[in-house]
Amino acid sequence: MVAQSATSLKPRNAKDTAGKKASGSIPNTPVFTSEEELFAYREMLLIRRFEEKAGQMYGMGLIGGFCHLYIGQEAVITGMQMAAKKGDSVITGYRDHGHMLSLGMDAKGVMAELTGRRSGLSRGKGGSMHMFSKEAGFFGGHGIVGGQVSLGTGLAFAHAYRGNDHVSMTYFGDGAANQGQVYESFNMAELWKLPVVYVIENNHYAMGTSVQRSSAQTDFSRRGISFNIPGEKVDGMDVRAVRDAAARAIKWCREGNGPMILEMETYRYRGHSMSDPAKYRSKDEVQKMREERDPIEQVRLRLLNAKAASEEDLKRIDASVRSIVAEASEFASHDPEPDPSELYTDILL
Ligand SMILES: Cc1ncc(C[n+]2csc(CCOP(=O)(O)OP(=O)(O)O)c2C)c(N)n1
Ligand SMILES: [Mg+2]
Repeated sequence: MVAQSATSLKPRNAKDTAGKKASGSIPNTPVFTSEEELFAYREMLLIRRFEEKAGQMYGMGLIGGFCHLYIGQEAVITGMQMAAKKGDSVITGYRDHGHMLSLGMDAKGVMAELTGRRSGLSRGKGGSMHMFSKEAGFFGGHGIVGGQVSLGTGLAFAHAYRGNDHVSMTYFGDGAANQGQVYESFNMAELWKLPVVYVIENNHYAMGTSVQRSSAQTDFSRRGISFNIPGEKVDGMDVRAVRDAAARAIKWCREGNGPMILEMETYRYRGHSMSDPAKYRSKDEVQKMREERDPIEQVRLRLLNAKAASEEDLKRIDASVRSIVAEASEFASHDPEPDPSELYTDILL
């Protein structure tokens, strides 16, 4: 029944594959207005400050279980969301705090979930890797590497089946890109012309394994070639390049042309999770990336150089972001834990 309906989705394919872009094309960097620069700056700073605080709270023993920080990768979700619209869906893996904040989910609810409190977005029972918000269009938060790719393809199927013009933004890492179900999903997505942007956040490492040591094809924008899925390699440290590529990919999907892959070249500054011996890369490599490519610093310098903001303006933005994060952490430290009677509610047995 479902398969039959899916086949009938084929007319969404307005153009044939000959009209697609070649894989790997890198367009010129686009320009942001001052308002867009300021917006991106604030959004990315909120994620950075939130993650710094989460790292501190973990160190204080307030956060249990896993906690994967997004520091360094902020431009990816920020640029993507600048091109998305309400009703589009987002799904990702366990490195998910930035995605939730970018979708407008309450910082207090996210932080309270990290500390396992009753006002957490999963009522304190999901933790860092398992939060959801139907209203915000956020479908998790998944701990099984690559599992979200099939689910994200299913979200795209739902959009197509319902006949709306929404797109599924499905995020996964360079390590996840080597999982088998990713390619089963690619096949179905292209076969049924599903509206899904596969965003591969290539931060160059899967835990402690570098892309070079694990991947036969290290150009992830080419991973869809045998399925006729077009791909683009994007400077994922430059929020303008991300927004620009996102706009093209989302348009491609909304117009019924099927899926598209965006490989975001990005970098994580912190360890994979909270305990990471960091023997797989040098301190110099991390330092060089922070100094030369930091996504927030790039915007800060452009704003100052263009005199679109003064140091004081930027300090004020930082102060307002810090106060949101401080309030969230204060709340998450004092909100009560779930009542023991809640142990078996809202969970699958
Ligand atoms: C199916 C499965 N295999 C292995 C793991 C253990 N694991 C957790 S994260 C991870 C690395 C994934 O790396 P990547 O996809 O590059 O994402 P990143 O952590 O860099 O964001 C692995 C192997 C898991 N959670 N699920
Ligand atoms: Mg990775």
